[in-house]
Amino acid sequence: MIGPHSLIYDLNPEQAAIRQRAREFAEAEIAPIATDYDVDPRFPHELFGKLAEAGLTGAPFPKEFGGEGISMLEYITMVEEVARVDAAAAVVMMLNYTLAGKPILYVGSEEQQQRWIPDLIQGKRIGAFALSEPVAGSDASAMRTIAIPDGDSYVLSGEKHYTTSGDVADLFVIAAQVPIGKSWRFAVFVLDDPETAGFSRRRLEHKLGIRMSTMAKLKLDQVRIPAENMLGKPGKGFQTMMKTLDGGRVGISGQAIGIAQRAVEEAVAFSSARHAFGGPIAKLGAIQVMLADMASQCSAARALLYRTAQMWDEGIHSPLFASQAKLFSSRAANFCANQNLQIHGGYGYFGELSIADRLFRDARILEIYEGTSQIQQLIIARGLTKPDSAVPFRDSAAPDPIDLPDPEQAVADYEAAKAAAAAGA
Ligand code: COS
Repeated sequence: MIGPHSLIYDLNPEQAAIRQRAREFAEAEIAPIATDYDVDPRFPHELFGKLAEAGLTGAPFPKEFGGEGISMLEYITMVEEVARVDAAAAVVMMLNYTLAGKPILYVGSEEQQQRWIPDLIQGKRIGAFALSEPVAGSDASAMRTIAIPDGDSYVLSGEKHYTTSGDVADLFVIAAQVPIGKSWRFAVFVLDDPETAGFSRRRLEHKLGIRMSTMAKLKLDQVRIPAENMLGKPGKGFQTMMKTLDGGRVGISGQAIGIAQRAVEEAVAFSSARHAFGGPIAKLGAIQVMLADMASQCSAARALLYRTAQMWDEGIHSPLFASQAKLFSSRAANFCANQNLQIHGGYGYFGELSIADRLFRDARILEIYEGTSQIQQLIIARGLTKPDSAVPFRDSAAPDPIDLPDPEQAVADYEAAKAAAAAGA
């Protein structure tokens, strides 16, 4: 059964059953393969299929599309249980919902939702979210990928970086700048055919942690995407991407709690079994202080996250709290993973002797992806100074990006190049 940590929040029997279902799946299907995928990193296609079959990929999607419509709180407990066994598997599980599915649910038309959401739920498609670029990570609005309108299509050119599952995905939610009069404005597109001319990708190697979750660099060289694949209105894309990231950060916090929880469990088990100075090291004051601090950090992070998830379920989608949950839980996970490795000593430093090194490596990404800890602090600080900080979704366009050519000139250049190519053909 689930340990005493479940007491930190009063889950009702249905919620507890959802959590238990994820735990049983993770123990049966993920635990046996986790080390293999860490040592030999690759996307777990078979596991992805099993996650979808068991309903873990699609559970939070609305019932009308074939999901189970579970709450954010329930979903978080699922993420936590999967991450407790393997943090990378939690990313594999989450991506179709939190980053690929959510923008379609937020602003996609009914037709678009019917076209893509059932496939994401059933695992018929692997989703990806392409926002970051080599020159635009934390400063997302500095993005340089452009989309020039051409008849009933847009033609996209640019590069995307650190796209999770980008090497294997077949549905990409892609942000690009579209020319609107004299300005560039954010728009969001769905590329649902990776064989489209001009699209290429390269898997990024030598990843420090969460190795079962692969990442890629994408190149878009005049990639033609039908205008009907645009999500929402041109000019509103920045809000869509930011709102998606807010929810994604709640999911990542669940992943962090899974790592923290596992680190506490591993530390307690090891220190109870390891004898030194005449008894188990868990009886030594120095180790007890570490265990107590780890457990307290984990519980505090879990309590903040569960309340944040519950607010989500109440319709309060606040970046202020999503970012606090991510900041705090990411730090708690790194603290717990680091202390666990220290308690394991030499046994922690070698992957063949314990999973302490994997937890330590996996935790590190938490303070980097879906917004660094410094970006979370920026969002929190900005939110604190706004009276309406719990109501984040303002209806405005992102600021003009830097380093892009004049939009009208870019369209004229595109038309001229097209005419020249046609004349030469
Ligand atoms: N939800 C909805 N809309 C939002 C929003 C949110 N969470 N955050 C910002 N916006 C909107 C606002 O409406 C704002 O409009 P106003 O002009 O009316 O103020 C507009 O977007 C621009 O917002 P802001 O001025 O805050 O943009 P900045 O460029 O200063 O900063 C940050 C935005 C830094 C918060 C953003 O770029 C960010 O989150 N960066 C990290 C990106 C990230 O997580 N990358 C990893 C992705 S994983 S591929």
